[in-house]
Amino acid sequence: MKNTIIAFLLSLSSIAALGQTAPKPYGVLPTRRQLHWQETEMYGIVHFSMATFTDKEWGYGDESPRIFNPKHFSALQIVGAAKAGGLKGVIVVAKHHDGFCLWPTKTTDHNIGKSPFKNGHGDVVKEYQLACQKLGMKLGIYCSPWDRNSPIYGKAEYVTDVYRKQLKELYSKYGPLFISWHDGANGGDGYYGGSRDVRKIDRSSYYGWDTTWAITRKMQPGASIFGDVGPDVRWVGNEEGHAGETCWATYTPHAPEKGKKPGNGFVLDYQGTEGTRGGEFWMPAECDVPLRPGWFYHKSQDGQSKSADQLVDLYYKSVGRAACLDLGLSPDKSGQLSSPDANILKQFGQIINKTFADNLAAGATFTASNVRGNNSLKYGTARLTDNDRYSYWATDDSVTKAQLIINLPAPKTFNVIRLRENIKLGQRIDSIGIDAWQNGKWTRIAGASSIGANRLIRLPQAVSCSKVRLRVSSPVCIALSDFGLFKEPADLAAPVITRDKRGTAFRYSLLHILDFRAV
Ligand code: FUL
Repeated sequence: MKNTIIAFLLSLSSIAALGQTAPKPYGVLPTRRQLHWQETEMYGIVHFSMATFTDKEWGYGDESPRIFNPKHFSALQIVGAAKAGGLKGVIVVAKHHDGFCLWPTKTTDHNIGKSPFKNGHGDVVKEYQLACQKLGMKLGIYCSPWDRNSPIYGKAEYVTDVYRKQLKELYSKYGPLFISWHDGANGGDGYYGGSRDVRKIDRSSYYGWDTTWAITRKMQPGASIFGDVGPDVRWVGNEEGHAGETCWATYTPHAPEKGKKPGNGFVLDYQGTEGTRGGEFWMPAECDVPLRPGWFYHKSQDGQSKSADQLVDLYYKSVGRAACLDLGLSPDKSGQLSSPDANILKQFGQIINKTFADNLAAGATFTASNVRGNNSLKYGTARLTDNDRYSYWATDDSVTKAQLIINLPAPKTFNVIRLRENIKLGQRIDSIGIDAWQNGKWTRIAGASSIGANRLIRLPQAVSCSKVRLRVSSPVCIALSDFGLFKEPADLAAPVITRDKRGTAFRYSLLHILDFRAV
């Protein structure tokens, strides 16, 4: 009898212990810097430089610094408008392909110090930094590797003595950055100090990204590195602002086509749009898209900015698919965002705020088919509505299919469903299904495969009910951190349904990313 009691107590304590043990992580995991980036959700990339004054998208590199002379430049206005739009940071294009540097660099005379702006004493990057500090926004930097002004572009010395030095200046003078943004930069025609020729480089080897990124890691350990193929954040494969309907944070870049070297400008079945289920790297997607038709301001494009409703649509197709939205902002020649653009941002921010202000599931009673170790305190369903991305409802190790019934205190009407996994434990869930209790039976209203950091399902029409069911299927036990039901403000235009295009461009080498994930 005594033995039976001891065995019983032991089994109780082991069940309790089980309930205390967190689920084992699944697959590759995000780093701290990637979590920080993911939480940012939306940021802007500000193109305001020489090309603003020459009305071009890509300056040739022969522009005189005297052309750069905004009369009313205001980083506060630009960053403030971004903040009103709900963006949480800005990436400053500190140097675009034309090579003009917006900070007083020692690496070239082709910089703001030679312009009339503030009598040659201006530093636009510094002004953004101060504005970001003041407004509680994050700062990132884009310094184009391709430089159509530099006489030595194409030689090894450009990378060692110009480009990397420029990055070092930017990494050391403007405080902590949340992202270092790099693009493909394949070279081509340009001024190149007067030779006006065509300089082709082999992008798989020329920039020596591994050495460059080691500098980023050392000087800006909190910054995620964005590139077409990571290493921290991958390009989604289009500049239209949307991720795939299914979009995994994990990714295995595809091998080059047979007979083609990686990095020479060809793609090979580029899968950035959707990622790879169970991929080799944690490398979530960034969706970059300009607010206006071009990245730089052109008067001829006034009136063609995306509307607030269009931005909302892109929000659901990027942030709502566990990617981040990187919205191109284009101040005009005065040095500020035009008021129509600033207004659109404001309206967009208001719609998103209004939509997510009230989680209709917050007051509901959740009944789970399983709670890990019966430990409701630690792994119970109360974690689903506490607004903490990393607290979670979990199931026992053996339970990989589970369901939740959400009993709403009164009938509610919603058209947005939010789900989040605790991604510190990896991307676990394979798929979910959602049903609404209507006319005495369950009716399926939505389904999705990838969930990850944030999944927003925008229903084609609002649903009214008092009971919702979530069905989850995963290869390992479940670790879901959020369940929300929301109602968009009524005056929004109907969502635009478009087909996802698979990205087909590929701007630089796969080879470089591979060793960088571990750093
Ligand atoms: C591209 C550049 O070529 C465009 O001009 C723009 O800066 C965009 C954000 O990235 O690679």
